[in-house]
Amino acid sequence: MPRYRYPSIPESEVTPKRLFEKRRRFLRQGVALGAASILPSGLLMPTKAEAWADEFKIQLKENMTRKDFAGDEGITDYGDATSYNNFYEFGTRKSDPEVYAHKLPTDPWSVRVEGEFNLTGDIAFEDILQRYSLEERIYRLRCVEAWSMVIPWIGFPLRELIKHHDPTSKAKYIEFEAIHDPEKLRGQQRSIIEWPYREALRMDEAMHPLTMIAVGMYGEKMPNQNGAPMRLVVPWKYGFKSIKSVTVIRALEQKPKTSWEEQNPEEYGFFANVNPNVDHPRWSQARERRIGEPGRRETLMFNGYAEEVAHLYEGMDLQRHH
Ligand SMILES: Nc1nc2c(c(=O)[nH]1)N[C@H]1C(S)=C(S)[C@@H](COP(=O)(O)O)O[C@H]1N2
Ligand SMILES: [Mo]
Repeated sequence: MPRYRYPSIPESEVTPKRLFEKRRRFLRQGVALGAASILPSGLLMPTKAEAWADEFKIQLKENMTRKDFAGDEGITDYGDATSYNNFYEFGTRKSDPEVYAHKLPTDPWSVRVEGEFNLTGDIAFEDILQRYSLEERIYRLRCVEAWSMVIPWIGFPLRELIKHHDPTSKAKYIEFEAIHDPEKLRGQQRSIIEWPYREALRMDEAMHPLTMIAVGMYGEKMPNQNGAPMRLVVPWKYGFKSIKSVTVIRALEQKPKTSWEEQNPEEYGFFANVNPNVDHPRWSQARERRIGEPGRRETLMFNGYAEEVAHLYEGMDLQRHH
């Protein structure tokens, strides 16, 4: 049986140290338990990604691409990326998602594709994994609260899913809804925002090649606290646009109201493009705290993706359409 390595370049070069050591421990334990057989390639145990691929019966391609869209800034520690989170369905403290997200019911999971698409229906998560080819992309993630991380996501461009479902000529926006299950999600027993969490993009933003649906990170399937089993990632916008645990994808003719915009339009605009020149009403957005680094970094226009996305907003007043 062929065993593929994922990612295809040596992971010691690209994986944060802690994760790499975790993997080595995992390998050693495998040896100690006698569970490993020595494969011709010299690999001892399937990597987590391989185990994950087996679970979902997906083909991980040897040539799966890994692209660094964060200019070599250094990947955030896996431990930080999975313990310092915003996922208000589990509470508003940064530590709540890690503590409570084991209650997220992710299996079975399906996504309802509806509205202005010619092909609508409930799609099982397994089918989504089979249908689109996965790739790895390293993106900056900048929260509106002025902290940031660099995360290696695994996923596929949202545009592939939109094209597959064939939007009608009326489709101008894509709206997303997250899981709604107040019995299991303790945060939904309080009205922090109006549940379920809703987000949306203009069609050209949704179709932009940088916009992705992520199903994993750091070579593993998506941890619950980061939005398992699938979430949106829009790297040039504040993190709140990147909705986690998506259950509905809807094409619309009219611009919908998103949860945060509804809650406070002055503080959380519809576009929410990262912009060091437009301050949040309560703080400056000129700098940011990179998790795991001392001091502060300058925030980059469109989070460093201006070359790719600035044309989408040509002629728009970015102070007003913040
Ligand atoms: N469903 C849902 N998605 C969400 C949130 C949330 O509370 N619920 N928080 C958002 C915010 S404010 C940020 S900064 C990012 C954080 O993603 P991370 O925890 O994976 O870093 O998720 C976004 N997606
Ligand atoms: Mo955020």
